[in-house]
Amino acid sequence: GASGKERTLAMIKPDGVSGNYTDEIKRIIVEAGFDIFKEMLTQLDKETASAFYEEHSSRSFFPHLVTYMTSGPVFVMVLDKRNAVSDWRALIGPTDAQKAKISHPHSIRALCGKDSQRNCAHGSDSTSSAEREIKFFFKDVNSGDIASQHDEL
Ligand code: DGI
Repeated sequence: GASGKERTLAMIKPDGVSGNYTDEIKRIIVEAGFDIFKEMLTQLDKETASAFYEEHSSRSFFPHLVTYMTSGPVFVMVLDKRNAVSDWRALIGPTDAQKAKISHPHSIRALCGKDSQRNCAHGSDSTSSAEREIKFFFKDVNSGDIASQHDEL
């Protein structure tokens, strides 16, 4: 829509939740100007984690990724903001948390990630993946441009 308002799917992964980073990350999110429209603490099972990351199912790291993602609860959020998708990706930083600590020291992955797998946070990488991922976790949420959703907001 003309306003550029978007929704994205954000997740604090098991290492972030078990490391007690949830409240700090939520503070960072709000200070950066996002509205947390939905939030949910949930435990992924193997089937759900595999379906969420199905685009990576042929990768050698996939079984490890599924084991990691099911190792404890995750905190899933729907975030609203102008340019939410790219701004949330910028805030979490690069996939490899080791690299994030050097190149993006103020990013969330630098804060609480460990390496390229245990990177503590997820963000949709495009508006189309945001739409898919929001529906994946929140079946009742309209994932599109929130400018047309005054009934919800
Ligand atoms: O969108 P991102 O999470 O930044 O990165 P992605 O879509 O390329 O990969 C999705 C997840 O898969 C990532 O957060 C962690 C895992 N992953 C990606 N590359 C590697 C990896 N896991 C391992 N073990 N090794 C990798 O090279």
